Formats: sequence, C-alpha cells, structure tokens
Amino acid sequence: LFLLLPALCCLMSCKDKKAETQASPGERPNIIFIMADDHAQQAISAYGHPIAQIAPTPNIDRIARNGAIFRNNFCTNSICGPSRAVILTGKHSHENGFRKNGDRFDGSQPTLPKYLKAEGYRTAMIGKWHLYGAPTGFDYWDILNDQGNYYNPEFIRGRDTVVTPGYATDLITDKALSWLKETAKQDKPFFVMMHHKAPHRNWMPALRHAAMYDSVKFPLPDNYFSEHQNQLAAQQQLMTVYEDMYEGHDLKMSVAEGSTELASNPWTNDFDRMSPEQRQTWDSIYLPKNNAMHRAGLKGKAMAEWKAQRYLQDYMATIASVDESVGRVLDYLEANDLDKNTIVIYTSDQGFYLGEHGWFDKRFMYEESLRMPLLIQYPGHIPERTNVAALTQNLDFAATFLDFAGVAIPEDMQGKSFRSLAEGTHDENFRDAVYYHYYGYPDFHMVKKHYGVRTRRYKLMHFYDDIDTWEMYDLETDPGENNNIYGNPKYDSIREQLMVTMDSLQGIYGITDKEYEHSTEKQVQKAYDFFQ
Ligand code: SGN
Ligand code: CA
Repeated sequence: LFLLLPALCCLMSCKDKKAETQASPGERPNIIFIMADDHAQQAISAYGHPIAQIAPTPNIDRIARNGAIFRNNFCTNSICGPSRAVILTGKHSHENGFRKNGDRFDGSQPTLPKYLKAEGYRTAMIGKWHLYGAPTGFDYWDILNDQGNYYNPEFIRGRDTVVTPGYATDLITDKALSWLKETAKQDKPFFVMMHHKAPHRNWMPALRHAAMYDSVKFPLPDNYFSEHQNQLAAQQQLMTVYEDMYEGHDLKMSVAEGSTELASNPWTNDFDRMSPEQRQTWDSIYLPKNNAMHRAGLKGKAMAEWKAQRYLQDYMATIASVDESVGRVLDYLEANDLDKNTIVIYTSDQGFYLGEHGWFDKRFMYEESLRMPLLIQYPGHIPERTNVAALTQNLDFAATFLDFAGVAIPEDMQGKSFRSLAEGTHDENFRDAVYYHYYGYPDFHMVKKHYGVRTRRYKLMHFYDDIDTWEMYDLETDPGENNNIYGNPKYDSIREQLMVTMDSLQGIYGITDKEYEHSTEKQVQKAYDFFQ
C-alpha cells in the first residue's frame, strides 16, 4: 500500500488538475453558501478568540480543517442589506444601489445566481433575504419575512406568507436539506444560499440550548468600559450593552424576583409569537436565573458586567443551533458522496461587537464589525487547514465562486477572485487596502456615516454628516483601537500615504458621492427620540 500511495496521489492530483482546467458542466462543483446573521469572528473557535474557546463551534471548525480559513476578510459596509447586495453583485454599495437597510434592491441587475443559472446551475435562496422585493435569479426561494423571528417565523414563498412552527435555524436547515435532496437527483450542479437569522438580535436560543452557558463566565474585553476618548462618533452611538439594550427584549430580565414578566420589551412580537408550551419551557429556564440575578442586588459596574454575561450566554447559545446546522449539512454531503464535488462556504453578513468598546451591534469600521468570518472547503482542490492572511472582502465572493464554477468573471465586477489564495497560493499583495463606506445614519444605534481605508497595519476613517472628524489607528500597537493617532505628528507621513490610498481607491471604484446625502437636524432629532 505504501508503494502504491504516491501513484494514487498522483492520480488524484491529475484528476483534480483536469477538473480545474476543463470545468465541463458535468464537473462543475456544487456551491453551498451558508451565511449567518451578525456572527462575529470572535465567536468561532477556529479563529482562536477566548470567548469561542469556552463556547466552541466544532462543526464550523470542520470547514477550516477540511479547507481554508480566511483570517483577514472584511466587509465593505457593515450592515445587513448592503452586505448581501455586495455579495450578490460583486459591486460596492454605491454601484449596486443598496447603501443602507431600508433601500430596495434593484433585482433587475446582474447577480451571482443569475450568472450561475445561465450556465446551467440550479439556484435556491432559503432564509433571511432582507433586501425587500422578491429574490431574482433563483429557481426556488423561501425567505424569512423581513428580519425574521426566532420562534415560529413567517416564511414567504411566492405569494404565500406562512407562519411556520419551530425554531428559525432548524427550519432553515430542514428546508435547505429537503431542497438539496430533490436537487441532487438532477444532473445539474446546484448553488444554494442558506441564510440564517441567528445570531441576530434579540438572541433567543433554541429551548434545548437556553441553559447551556449558564455556568460559564466569559472573558470581557479590556475596553468594555470605555470613555471613547478622541472618538466623537463613538461617544454619540446608542449601542452600549449596559445602556442601550432593552432589559426584557434583549437581556430577558424579569421585572422582579418570582415573576416571569419581562422588563422593558418594546418589540413584543418576538415573545408573543411563542406557543404557550414554548413560553412555558422558556420561563422555566429563565425564571431561576433571573431570580438569582434579583437576589444578588447588582448595581453599577457589577450589573453592567452581569449584562455582558447574559448577552454572551444567549448570543453564543443561538450559535449552537447554527453550528448544529452546519454539522447536518456536512454530514449530509458526506453520507451522500457529495462532499468532494461541493464547495461549502461559511460566513456572516458582517462582524459584531461582543462587548468591545462596550458595544453590541456593528456598523462602525472598527475591527470587530469590519471583520467577517470566512471558511471554505472544497476537498481535493483547497488543501486542508489552509490559512489565508491576505486582505479579502465580501466584494470578492461573486467573482471567486464564478471562478470556481468555471464561469467567466464579468468585467464590471469590482471584486476579484481569491480562488488561488484558497488553493494555497500565498499572496500578501493580493490587496493593499480595503475601502469601506457606511451610509446608515440616522438609524438604529445612531452610528454616523463614515468612510475609510484599512491596510495590513493601519486604518484611517472620516466621520461625516452632522459631524466632521477623522480617526486613525495603528492596529499593530493598538489592536483594540483605543488610541486615535490622527493628528499625532509622529504619523504624518503614514497619514499622508493613507490619504493617497483612499483617494486612489475612491477613484478606482468610481465614487463620486464621497459624502452621501447629509441629513437634516429634524431627521436626526426624530431618530434620537425614537431610538433612545
Ligand atoms: C434590528 C435590530 C437592530 C439592528 C438592525 C439591523 N433591532 O432593527 O439592533 O441593528 O436590526 O440588523 S431589533 O430590536 O429589532 O432586533 S441587520 O443585521 O438586519 O442589519
Ligand atoms: Ca446582519
């Protein structure tokens, strides 16, 4: 056998080469694109962050073991709808027209599923869509209504909106697997987008996971209590765990010891839609832990720390269901001999704050929300345990998947294929800097509009609209981004270089509206009144 091994390996790699160079329709890989909502890199154990060592994600980690983990993958605009639009089009927000949540996606434009469909792929979209309007380019779609809910969510399919009993992550997985089972029978490659609701706010775990991290103590980031010195935009946000979360809706706290009545819960629908049985089990799990919290009589800093623990317990518990879902998909592929010819991608629409800067949510260009998880397996093509350090983006997804599928990459796509990086080529110079632009102000959490660039070591950002401030960070000496060095003369020449890089990227990407639509005082005031 040992003598035969080299010959066998050669045979296998020759076969792989053939598939690579002559992607005939029969050999085209299937593509399963799994995207969670708001899943931070810090919350995936393969990335090595301490939070996820306590609450690991063994199935998501399987993808990193079977294939590649991208250590420096970033979004272009850290918010749901815009990220999804970038993924579909391979174009920045100003080009695809979907700048902020609430915009409407122009479904008549060319997209990744349309290009794949035209080349013979069967295409499907299952789960959170959030781009308003019916999905286009898919043979089949079954989407959550708007944001979707954790319990008994509404799905929209064609003209029907159906309240579906169960837990969102499980339902999306069941639907995706049953579509796969049907589709795999056909002699066509498939592409499915499987988009979870979890771990999006308000972080309601499945009943089977609702107590799993009760006895765990998560490490809190060093800057959980931050004054946001020299960070004016950060001083004006509304996304601090201990100030802006609703104690009932978000933290599931009760009004008093012995009561199951939720404390502040302005969006009642998330709990009201549970069945009496679901609610009863839920209450039986949360009542004792809420009672213990009341008895402890926590105040000030101790209460703020307790809130971070409750937030992380629930957030990580919703991820447990996503991890199980990934396990089910991988097991299905392996059991049905589909794993070798199927690319599986795991990502999230953006990153998320797990207490860094004191926050939850995303939107800011600071690292934790800018970073997106990205793990890809394609056995035989992507070497096992590949580590990619190059700067990649969601902007590149469409071009990369087309490349893997052997479909020509349209010239007007702004992203570029990182297929060779996944296949093991080290290319530090794949990209020198990423360009970012967030437009969603005023909106939930009141994060100011801003744009900026991030190189391997530095970051420069400009906040604008009813503010005009610059920030700059040295990510090597200050990875937590607590020390704004913009204006520090020691960094004058680096700042100049970053300005040149930013101008150049704005030119390359055709950005003419550097400062997009300033808002009126009235609009801002109205939003503050509503969100505070
Ligand atoms: C909801 C959340 C916000 C969140 C947005 C956008 N509030 O409105 O906290 O920033 O979604 O999220 S909630 O109380 O209704 O959950 S996104 O992922 O869709 O962009
Ligand atoms: Ca999101």
